[in-house]
Amino acid sequence: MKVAVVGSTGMVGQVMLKVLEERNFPVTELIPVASEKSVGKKVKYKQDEFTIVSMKDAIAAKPDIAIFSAGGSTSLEFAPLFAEVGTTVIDNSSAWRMDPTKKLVVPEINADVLTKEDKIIANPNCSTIQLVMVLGPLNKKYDLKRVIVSTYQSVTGTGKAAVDQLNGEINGDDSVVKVYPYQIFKNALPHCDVFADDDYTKEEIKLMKEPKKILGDDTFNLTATAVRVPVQGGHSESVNIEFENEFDLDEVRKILSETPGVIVMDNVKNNEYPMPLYLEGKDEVYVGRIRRDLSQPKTLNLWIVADNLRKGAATNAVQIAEYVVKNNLIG
Ligand code: 11C
Repeated sequence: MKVAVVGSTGMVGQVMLKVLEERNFPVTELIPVASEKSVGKKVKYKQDEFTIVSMKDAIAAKPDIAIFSAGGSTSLEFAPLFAEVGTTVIDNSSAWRMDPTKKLVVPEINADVLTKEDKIIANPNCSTIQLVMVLGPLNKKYDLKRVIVSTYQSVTGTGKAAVDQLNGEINGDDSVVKVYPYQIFKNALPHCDVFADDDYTKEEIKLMKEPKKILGDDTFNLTATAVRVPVQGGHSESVNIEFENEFDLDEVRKILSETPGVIVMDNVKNNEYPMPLYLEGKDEVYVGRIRRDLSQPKTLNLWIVADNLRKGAATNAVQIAEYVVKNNLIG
């Protein structure tokens, strides 16, 4: 496979290269792409170094697959140009996610929607991916009625400058560039991405819309509050789920334990529950604190943690690539 990685010098792009390598994706030719100022520089992949090329040269090379993580406007402009030369694009930006002509895919949940005609495939938002990994199997069994999610999101979701801000603040460096409107160290900002007209942030709107598309079900209600916290290892989510049907707690645990890509870590007697500090670098979605909501029937509380750069971005994109290759959906 000729594989282009667009945005190969960014935080997600770097993890994409690592995940392609770790999963031994059948790369015969790697084409790293980045902004003009990085063209000619090198990136490492396996034992070798590869020269970063321009978008124009990458399109001319007609890769089989291009994995994009370079921002929405780059995806809007260039993904169709790759698609025109026959490349299957897997796009990690928000550009195409809610486009009704594009599929939004979490492989364990809805890879079966993909066909050979899908030349631009959207990778969901990180906080959506870990949420639907848990909602999907529970919806099948008990039928979702209403979901309330509150997130505790890692600064890695914002990018390298945000990691630098947090580390600068930890080290007492006053000269550090602030990407957030406030200090993030010792703080919690109820503000991920920009505010929209309705006073929700764009992150919250993604969380409220994307799960319905992925699950192919708009019969349930979902509301979200997204909060940035001084954490680097992954995103955490407190989720309250009301079902149409009654559930059994042991059965919920069994369903989740048997869901590929989900790990139940739930033994409060031993203080065992998922935490981002310990789950950085993992590809699975971890769920714990599974318990009944005592305030109303048919309602569950739980806690979900995943590495947002892995399953929330790079791993999910590479899994989509693996699926399209395995099922002969490219070319
Ligand atoms: C965050 N979820 O943590 C965002 C980052 O639409 O892919 C990813 C944004 C996106 O801020």
